[in-house]
Amino acid sequence: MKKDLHTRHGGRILADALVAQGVRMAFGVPGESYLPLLDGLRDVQDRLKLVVTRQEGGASYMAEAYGKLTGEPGVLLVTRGPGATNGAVGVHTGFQDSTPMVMLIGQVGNEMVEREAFQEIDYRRMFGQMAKWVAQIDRVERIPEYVSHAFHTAMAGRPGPVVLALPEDMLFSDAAVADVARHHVVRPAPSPADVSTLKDLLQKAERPFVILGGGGWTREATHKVQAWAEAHALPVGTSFRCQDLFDNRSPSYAGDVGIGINPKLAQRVKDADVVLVVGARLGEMTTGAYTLFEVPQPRQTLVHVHAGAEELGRVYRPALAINSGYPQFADALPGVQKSWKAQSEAARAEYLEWIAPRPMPGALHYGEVIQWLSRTLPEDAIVAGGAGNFAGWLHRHFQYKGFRTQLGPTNGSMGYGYPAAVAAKLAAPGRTVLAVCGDGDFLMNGQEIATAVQYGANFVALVVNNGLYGTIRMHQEREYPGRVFGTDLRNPDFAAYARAFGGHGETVEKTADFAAAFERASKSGKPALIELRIDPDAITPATTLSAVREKALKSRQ
Ligand SMILES: Cc1ncc(C[n+]2csc(CCOP(=O)(O)OP(=O)(O)O)c2C)c(N)n1
Ligand SMILES: [Mg+2]
Repeated sequence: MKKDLHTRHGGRILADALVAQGVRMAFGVPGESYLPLLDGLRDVQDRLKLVVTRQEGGASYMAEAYGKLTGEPGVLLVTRGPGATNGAVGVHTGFQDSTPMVMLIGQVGNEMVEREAFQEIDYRRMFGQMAKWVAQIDRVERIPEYVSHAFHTAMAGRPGPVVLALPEDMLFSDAAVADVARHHVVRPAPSPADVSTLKDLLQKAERPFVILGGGGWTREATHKVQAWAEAHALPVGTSFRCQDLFDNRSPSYAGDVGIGINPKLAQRVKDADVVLVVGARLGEMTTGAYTLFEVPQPRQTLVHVHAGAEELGRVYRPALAINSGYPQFADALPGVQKSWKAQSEAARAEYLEWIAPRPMPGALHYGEVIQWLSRTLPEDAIVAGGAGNFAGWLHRHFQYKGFRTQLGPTNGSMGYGYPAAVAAKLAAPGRTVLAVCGDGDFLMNGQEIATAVQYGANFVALVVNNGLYGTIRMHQEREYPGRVFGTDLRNPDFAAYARAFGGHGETVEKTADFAAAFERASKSGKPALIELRIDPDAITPATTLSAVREKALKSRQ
């Protein structure tokens, strides 16, 4: 090929394509399978920061959290076979969370493909169910086209992850090809007929309820929905781990419709006559395992608004299905000559009663710690949590005050909180970031303290240590009381672990000691970790492990 100004190797074309799509930060672990891409990224490092992590699982959660936080596709770079398999967890998470992501995987060269060469996997088959689209770029001159397609797909309708495999020979070859401009984000808007039907339904409603959830929101849209709900005194809940879509301090906020839901809130949703669901896909966690609404025809009049047309009627047959982006829907909200003040006041009172911490065994009252953090952290602080019973206190006692202040995996994927917090701090260095981890959960990606130290992501992480895979122990005691197996943990000294990486470490055993430890950790100028030693009997914000066991034993007598 004739060399001219525009001739670049595949790695550089790809790096430029990412920059052209607006990518400012990417996460990954290097591999010999994509050396030209690393070389290309070296040339654009002033525009695109590559964050190199210690395990692709951590990198993939970081890319997912970045996508969730910014609304722009989170970009993940991994090597073939082992890198792709390690990185799969963030792709699954992004899919269930409707988070835009683009995963780039080094691939065996075309000259040896299909021989089961070193680390060879067919990514189309591997990620077929996990991603919105999986493709392989076989021709170097088509990189800009594939990248444009990938970013459009990740952002379209219900956002989600896209995977591109990069054969090594393709990356090493040259082409003279133009960049493609940044992707469009196209969102449908509700029709006037839909809006007027919604207005009629609400006008007749006696016990309406609104549920907000999902990915694809904007700050302005959440503010508009909140102002509308407050103007009509509509009670509003949020779906599982989407509690930051509505200011939890609003008189209209009634709590989260997620796992471990307030039973009074669950009853309120069941008893509602009209339920307006915007953005949530009504998955298992948001529907109380499909019990709040009957499948496929709910008793409530269901109005389902979703940006992905294929989500409408997927589980539930709505009375009114509206295919719309959420900003577009927020702009079209109908005025109603009605207010449901008595309902929202009752819902609010039940919520406030629910979030007050209960007494718990032991000297460290974790619920009070969360309540203290909720009162003390700045309004725009980002709280990243993982999966395990420890997260139950966070969901219940922390009040989210604004858009994108919560990062959590709706697929209940352990190990998410710590790397998500690293990504959040790097993406939003001016904001306070807190990670809330379990002892089991934390060590799934505890190695990413090294990444936090290397890139100066200075935030505080809590590790709630009960010496258990507590969630599983709880289920075990309920199903097979007294027959404990495989759920005990022998833990390291977490504070010393943090210090070994160059971080700051603290151990707290009493409620009264927490505030001072948090102050020291926040001011340490390092990634900081505070281990909270809680009584293993304190298994949820409301019950003890021994009570779970006794109840199970009694029911078997
Ligand atoms: C990646 C992954 N592996 C396993 C599980 C199953 N699981 C759910 S919660 C849990 C235990 C969590 O333990 P810990 O982080 O210590 O929190 P705790 O429940 O003790 O508060 C396990 C093993 C999961 N959800 N995700
Ligand atoms: Mg635990």
